[in-house]
Amino acid sequence: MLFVEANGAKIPAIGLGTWELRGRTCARIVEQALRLGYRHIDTAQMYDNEREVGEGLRAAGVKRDQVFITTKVWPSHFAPHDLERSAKESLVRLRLTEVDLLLLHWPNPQVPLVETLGGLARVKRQGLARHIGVSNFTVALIEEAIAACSEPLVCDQVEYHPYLDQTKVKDACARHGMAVVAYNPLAKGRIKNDRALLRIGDRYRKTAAQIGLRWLVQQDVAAIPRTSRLERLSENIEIFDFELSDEDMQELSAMGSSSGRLTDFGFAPKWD
Ligand code: 1BO
Repeated sequence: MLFVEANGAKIPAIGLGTWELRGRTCARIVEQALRLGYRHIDTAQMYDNEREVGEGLRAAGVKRDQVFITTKVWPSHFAPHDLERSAKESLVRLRLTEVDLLLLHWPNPQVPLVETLGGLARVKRQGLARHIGVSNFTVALIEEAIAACSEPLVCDQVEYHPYLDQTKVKDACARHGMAVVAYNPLAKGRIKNDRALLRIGDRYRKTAAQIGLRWLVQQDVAAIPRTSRLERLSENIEIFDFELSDEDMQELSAMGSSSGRLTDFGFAPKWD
């Protein structure tokens, strides 16, 4: 397994996303993923599955220090004391003493960012999170966050796949030593049947999904594909035995535009 290194964090390049996985299915898929070699699991307070992620982790019997666990604080808990309480509640549900990465799930213009980041940095100093970062932050918000935070931010977790150009966010992260972590890396399943990715995949004997994930990892981006199917779990992690050529990387990068976004909400920031 390859790692993406960022401001002191070593993030396994492929993780399991758990958005919309619930109950037994979630616990079972987390356990199976870890048994298959995944070492990075992504959850969030808002996904309502932290308890099951913790169950899957214990059932797999993998040593705690071998697994990178990320969770996220929902924006309604960004007032500093709420943030600390919310982080502690996440740990109780996960039955862990610390997470590897704690993220602000979405920006919240109602609470001054400097206050929220103060709370986030305190949570890190208390040892509840080894690393901290943000999610769904634009370039302007990344710059504001970097200037306001007393602890290093290690990533911006954003939607990223070949249909969505994220050059600006990627460049901003690189300027500050932060990693990009890609959610929806398979574009909600659309990648699977994409003709260009299938054609490239034929040359490497890989599926279109594997080509899409490899394209991310080869840019030093970590990806957290979600699936509830065992065969897809193995498919998504079998991407470390080949390398895309520069031409193929360029062809895939040229497919993206700003209109390729699939996850958007009324509360989202004004995207770059
Ligand atoms: C609303 C959840 C988006 C992905 O984390």
